[in-house]
Amino acid sequence: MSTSGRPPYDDANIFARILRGEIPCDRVAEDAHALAFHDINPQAPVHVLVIPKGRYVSSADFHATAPDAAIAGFWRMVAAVAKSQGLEEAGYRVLSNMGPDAGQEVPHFHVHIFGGRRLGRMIA
Ligand code: IU
Repeated sequence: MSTSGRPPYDDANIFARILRGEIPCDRVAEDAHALAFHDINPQAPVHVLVIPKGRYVSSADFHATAPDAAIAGFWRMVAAVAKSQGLEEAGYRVLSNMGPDAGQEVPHFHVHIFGGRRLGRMIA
């Protein structure tokens, strides 16, 4: 934790670099609040990541500190992406890994959207 009580944010993490345009991504949607792109190692026929455009390490960090408009915009994009990927009727899964026990690999808050097939039961 930093002195502010928030976990320190690593500006060199891969999603920060994608947001700065230093590394390309296979973009699905983008607006003022968030960016959605196809996961580089898909675990389902549809596997999209949605990330906020801010310096947030985890879900807790994002939801505790982001402006309300950013939080609303982020979740609107999650729903819009699921719809644009054709997942609304059959359904889909939204998942976020937070911290080491959950195996979070990239320390920039993100949610996974999985769909396009019948998903297995959750999890551990
Ligand atoms: P996790 O929730 O932090 O474990 O997920 C990170 C995801 O980011 C994982 O599914 C990777 O395949 C994905 N990813 C990516 O899409 N592009 C990259 O350059 C890297 C990871 I590194």
